[in-house]
Amino acid sequence: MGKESSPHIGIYGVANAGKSTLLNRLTGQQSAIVSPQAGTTADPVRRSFEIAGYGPVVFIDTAGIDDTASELGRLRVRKTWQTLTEVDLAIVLLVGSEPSPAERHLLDTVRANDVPALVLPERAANLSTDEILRRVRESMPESSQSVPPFFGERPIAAGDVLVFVCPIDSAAPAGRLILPQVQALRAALDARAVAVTVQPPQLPEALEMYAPRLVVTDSQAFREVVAMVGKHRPRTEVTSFSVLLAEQKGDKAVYTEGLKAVDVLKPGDRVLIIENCSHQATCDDIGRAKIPGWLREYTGVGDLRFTFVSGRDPLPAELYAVPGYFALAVQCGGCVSTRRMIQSRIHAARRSGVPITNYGMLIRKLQVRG
Ligand SMILES: Nc1nc2c(ncn2[C@@H]2O[C@H](COP(=O)(O)OP(=O)(O)O)[C@@H](O)[C@H]2O)c(=O)[nH]1
Ligand SMILES: [Mg+2]
Repeated sequence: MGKESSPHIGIYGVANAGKSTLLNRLTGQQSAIVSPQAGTTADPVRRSFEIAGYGPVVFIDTAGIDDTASELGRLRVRKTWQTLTEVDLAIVLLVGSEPSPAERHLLDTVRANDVPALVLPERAANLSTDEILRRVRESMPESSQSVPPFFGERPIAAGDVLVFVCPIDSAAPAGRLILPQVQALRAALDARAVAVTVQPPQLPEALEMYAPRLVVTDSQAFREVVAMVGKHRPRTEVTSFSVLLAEQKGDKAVYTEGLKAVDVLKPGDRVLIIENCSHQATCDDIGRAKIPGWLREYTGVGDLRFTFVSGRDPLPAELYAVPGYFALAVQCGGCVSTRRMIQSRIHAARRSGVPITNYGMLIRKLQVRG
């Protein structure tokens, strides 16, 4: 499990409550700048840390939620609120023994986002670092520890052969694999399975030689790969990296239901494409170019209107304000995100009555006409 999948813990409070001081105390590093000047912490600061007796986590130090005097301050506060969609636990650092009105608003907002809170009064000044870490361990929700296995319910055993199909085309990053491929490879090694990695042209040979129990392909090659497997090893399951991520971090039942909306798309409908990374050329290309093209082709509807969200950016305000504003939302696999972040995006779509599905499941439908 990489750090992107580790539980995330946000540190919240008013300006100068001592949030950055607390991060430095907890991690034993001078990672965050501490100063008496409000607004010292601008963008949320993320620090990986291994909590003894628990495991790896990512702490996020945030800007004070009362930093609203300037436009820049309001931007910082907005970034702080955005982190509530990805954290598994909120440490709320109070200045006094009881919450002030601003701190009460903070606690309400944390609760409204369904994030469990660990409230530390009086700047946690009277608590030892070990005691704070003990309380953090105790407050972590169980859900943050039980990320489903990468291969889902598939019984992958030691010695099983898996074939990974990774096209190296112009959209592939130079000199490396993309994160879902790396994660799949690691999960295969953890299972003591035998992982064979090929580009599509080498797949028939790999199928003949290794008789794999599972073929996992990049979504883009789905159609091609299904055809090859159907010809050479018709009983072998084919899935995609994105579908595996959909099962692990998303909600397969919700996504399956969401897929039905594809068949009733009509002219003028809006489609929301949610990609959680903003740096992977492949995802960008799939979300911004390929999916819109394939959707138009499959539905025969030319004037679908697409809205794109990338990285940790918030979902568009219209999603919340106008029920049914979007006819469909499509979420990427979320390889760089916490499970909690994907779950909160699914909840946001559902609360607004917008059907939501996933990149891989949608591409499979559009390509294989399933
Ligand atoms: N008296 C006191 N001062 C503190 C405490 N924690 C932090 N400070 C000071 O308060 C100021 C703001 O701390 P900082 O960690 O930057 O606060 P942040 O804005 O919440 O990140 C700094 O001058 C710290 O040295 C504390 O527990 N007691
Ligand atoms: Mg700070």
